[in-house]
Amino acid sequence: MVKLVVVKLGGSLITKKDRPYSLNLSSALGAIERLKRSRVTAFLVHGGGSFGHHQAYRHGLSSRPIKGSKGVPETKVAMLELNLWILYLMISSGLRPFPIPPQFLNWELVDRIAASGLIPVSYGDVYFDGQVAKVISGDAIVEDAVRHLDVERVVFALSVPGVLRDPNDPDTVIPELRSRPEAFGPSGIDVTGGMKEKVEAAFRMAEMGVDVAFVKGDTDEFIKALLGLPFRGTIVRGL
Ligand code: IP8
Repeated sequence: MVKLVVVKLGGSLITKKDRPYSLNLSSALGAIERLKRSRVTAFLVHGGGSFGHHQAYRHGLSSRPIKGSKGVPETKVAMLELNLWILYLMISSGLRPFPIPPQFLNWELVDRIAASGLIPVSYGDVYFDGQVAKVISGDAIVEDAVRHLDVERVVFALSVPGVLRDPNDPDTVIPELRSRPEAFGPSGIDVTGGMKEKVEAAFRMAEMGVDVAFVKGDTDEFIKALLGLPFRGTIVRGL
């Protein structure tokens, strides 16, 4: 198995979350170009931002099973559209992505694709589990990847410089999280739980022995975090 860095490009980083269907071109490209410069062997997952979350929120969809199918096609198409943007930006930056919708994720395939020099790319989406459809967060895919692949570290690329004590003040970055913080700001239109869920997932992954970094994705701190060097941001250390 190939050693992988699992990277989550947060929806708030790659889109303008307050404006439906709007890509944040400069941040998305800033993060993707830095991923390229780091030269790590990656499995990339991206979030939904103002594409998937906008549609899911509009139709009342969440990580709970969906009754009927209202909003399912709209949300899936929104995610396909965002995924295409990310793939185009990766290609134009000289990376070689290989998209895998979460419905068709297969860990052996991800490992082989990464070993071949391509970058497997998946994303949060509406997922049909055989009985019901539900929104699956990119964070859940990242956590599953840690369970099934040979993961060196996980890096969450965010629009803010790490996990913040005060969500409105970027100067309140918590450099290392040793226990779950008690309070988080509201998750807004985020239908999959926002930062609170990410941190919970980080602690579960740390229990599987993997370091989890939270860093601003469109800065060089992202490159340091990808390489396992000291960086400005938040770390949850693997146990
Ligand atoms: O932004 C959510 O993915 P996330 C995907 O990683 C949808 O939580 C469809 C809202």
